[in-house]
Amino acid sequence: MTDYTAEQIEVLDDMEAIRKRPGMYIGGVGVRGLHHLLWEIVDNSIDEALAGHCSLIKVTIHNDGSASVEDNGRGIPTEMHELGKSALEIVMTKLHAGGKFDKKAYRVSGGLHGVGLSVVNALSEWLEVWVRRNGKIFYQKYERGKPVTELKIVGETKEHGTTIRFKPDEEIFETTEFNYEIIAQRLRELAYLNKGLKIILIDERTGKHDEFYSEEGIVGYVKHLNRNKKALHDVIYISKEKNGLLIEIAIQFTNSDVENLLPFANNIHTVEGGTHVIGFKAGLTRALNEYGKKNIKKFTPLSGIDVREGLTALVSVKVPEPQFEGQTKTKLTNSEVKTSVESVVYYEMLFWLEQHPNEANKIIEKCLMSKRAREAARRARELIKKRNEIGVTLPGKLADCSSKNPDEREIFIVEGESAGGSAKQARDRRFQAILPIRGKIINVEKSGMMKALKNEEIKAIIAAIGAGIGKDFDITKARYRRVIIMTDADIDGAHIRTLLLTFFYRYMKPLIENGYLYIAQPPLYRVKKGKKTYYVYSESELGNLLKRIGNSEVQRYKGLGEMNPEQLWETTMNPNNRILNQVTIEDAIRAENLFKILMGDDVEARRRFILEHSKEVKNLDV
Ligand code: 0RA
Repeated sequence: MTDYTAEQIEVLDDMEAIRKRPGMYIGGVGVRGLHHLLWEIVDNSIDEALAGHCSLIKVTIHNDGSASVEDNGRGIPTEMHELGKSALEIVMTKLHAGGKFDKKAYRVSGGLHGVGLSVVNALSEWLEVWVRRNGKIFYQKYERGKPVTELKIVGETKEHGTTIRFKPDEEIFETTEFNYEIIAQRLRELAYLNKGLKIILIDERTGKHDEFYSEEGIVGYVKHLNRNKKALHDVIYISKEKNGLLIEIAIQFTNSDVENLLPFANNIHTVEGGTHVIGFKAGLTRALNEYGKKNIKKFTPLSGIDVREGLTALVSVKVPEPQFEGQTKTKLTNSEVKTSVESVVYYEMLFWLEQHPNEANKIIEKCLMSKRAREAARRARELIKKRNEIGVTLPGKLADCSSKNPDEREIFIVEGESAGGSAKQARDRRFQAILPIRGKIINVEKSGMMKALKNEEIKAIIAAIGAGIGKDFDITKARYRRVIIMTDADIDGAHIRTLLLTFFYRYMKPLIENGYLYIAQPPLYRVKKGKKTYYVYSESELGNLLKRIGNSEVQRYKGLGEMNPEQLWETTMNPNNRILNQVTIEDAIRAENLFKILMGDDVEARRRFILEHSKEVKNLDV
């Protein structure tokens, strides 16, 4: 090992180049980059599965911080190659050498991940590889990319396959701790995308393990995604080869109002979409319009948005030479893919519809309903716009303020008639308006804009604020500078607050973006000590106060209604004393998520949420 040949110098160059600029090859040296090492190997095993040579992949996270991937594929070739080196050593030590030995049709490796096993090797403190091939077990070990043993035969076997075990280099990575959930999530996805492939995951650190396998492939995935929704028909499955492209699609319409479209290219989740997505949407819309025109009475043309409301679909394409672009390199840009996918989806979908007229009717009916709801929402928006232009009749329940200066006007939206009454007496009528609403305000998530706009409480809020709604919302027309939600500090109050926040987030977002929306914070306790009265706004504050002043009379406020108007003014409404929490978009998004859990179709998530939060509901905060 004294004289280097030209070849050896080059090999050293590759390994050193990778170690010098790891980010260039794996995107970064954080958690994502770390797991990238694992995906690199798994993708190679998946390629073996795609080529029909592998049915089992086993991933193990070991106690010593290393990970291993074992498969029953063909095994990395071990034959001697140029200059007395084995093919295996070249694959392990030269950039982009994998493809040299095998023209694979739809390689995943070489796609998004696809930087090659040599990158994993270069960035590992050590790496061991076992190859079962031609009746023998071959073994070699490397350290930071360089072989430290010969390729040797260590046993005999009838099996075939590859095992690679590696320890990420702490000199390179910010963190070298593998995350079970990240790995499980991706392996589950891969099992669905590659039907019949069994993937085992074992975590020796915790004893946790999972087995992923799907007989039905992407059809099973769509069923899984729709498990809590009401489906209109059995999953439609399309599988076709066209112009050298493998196209596999699973489609199911549901009566929910969300679109869930999951696109993959060469097993990579193309979050940013691309030509396969554009082709799919175009083909689907065209097929439904074609079928509707021919077979449905009183049919009117559907837009893509109408068609896809309530649709769950998984679109998986395998492209020989995929091109990815975008922020996270997850947008497929091969232009030939669009036309192929569009024509396959159009013909296959039309054919399916013609074979299933009952289901087809249900689907078209759903699309027409989505269309009617969309048009009605637009008309409602226009109506509100027109009303605003003419000058609205303010809701009867509103006690408006007298000031004409929009910068000082504020409105309290108060839950319940009695609290509303107190607030009307308590307020400074010059600049404070009160709008009482009843407890049961509508669930905007489930009912959509149409029904929401028929709800009396919602109508009153829109009219009082006077700035329109949705696309036509105009913040400069807002009749108040502060919109303050004032609800009880209990679970019902929190619930109504969540409903209101969701409504404002969905239909008056600029109100939040411009900092117009607030939440009033009424006190939780009144503490009396002799002649002195304290108002306390949180549990921790109560603890501190009682420590300070000792034994005293503590009254818990269950609702705004328990306060007399003077107390309400002093504690919650008087600008000099009150606590107002300005609502941020993050608050609103959190409310919306909470909302989906509380109201949505996902029964399991709701059950989990209630179990997890049942201890803290006493004092649920936004
Ligand atoms: C190069 C060529 C062939 C297979 C592989 C690499 C291969 C790599 C990995 C990594 C993990 N498991 C793997 N399995 C196979 C083709 C081999 C042939 O043509 O016999």
